Amino acid sequence: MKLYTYFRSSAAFRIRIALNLKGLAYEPAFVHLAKGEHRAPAYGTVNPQALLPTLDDGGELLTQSLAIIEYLDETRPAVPLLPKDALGRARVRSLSMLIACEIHPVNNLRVLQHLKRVLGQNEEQVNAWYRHWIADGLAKFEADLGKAKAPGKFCHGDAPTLADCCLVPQIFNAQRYQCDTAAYPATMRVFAECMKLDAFDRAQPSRQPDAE
Ligand SMILES: N[C@@H](CCC(=O)N[C@@H](CS)C(=O)NCC(=O)O)C(=O)O
Repeated sequence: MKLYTYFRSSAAFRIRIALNLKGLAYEPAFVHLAKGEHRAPAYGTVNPQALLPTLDDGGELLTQSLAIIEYLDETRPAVPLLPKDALGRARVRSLSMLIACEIHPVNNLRVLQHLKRVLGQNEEQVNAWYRHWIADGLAKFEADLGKAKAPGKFCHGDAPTLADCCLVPQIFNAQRYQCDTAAYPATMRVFAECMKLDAFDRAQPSRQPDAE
């Protein structure tokens, strides 16, 4: 498999974690987001959405991180990332979507660039925007974790799931923007548990060959 990735892409980070958890080897193909390489025509033929990640599985090009992880889970079911029961799957998907569909999109690169370049916001204002949406989303994540009937070590139970693949990159982003995470003790406990695992550690931005 080939993964189109960038060290700071949190959506690609989700896939790196999932591949590592499942013990699947992959070849990285680096696309420099900050230089806009994802908008180049060459990458457009790989991913018409002009987003990272893309996973090439034997010539099949897969896009959207949640869809990719679910595909991996269906085609390589060893080390499952979704629970066996429908209620469990709904909960894991809900926590995953809180991050991937509610928090991440408003703080994406092109949104921040639009705030800066088109709407004329300065760096301080853009950072305030970023921190606002992190705080809003993580407070909701914390509240949702708190309502678990049987809290485990990870987001759902005692083994990592899709939700942990989404949470950890989001916390890295929060820390990069110096967001205060002290108000989310349950969330940060799960984060710390994840980071004890080599699969998460090896996937983090600073461990990537393209890290700057
Ligand atoms: N919903 C997409 C989000 C993908 C995404 O936004 N990726 C970011 C990097 S983390 C990106 O390519 N951003 C480019 C841009 O905003 O121009 C997914 O889960 O794969």
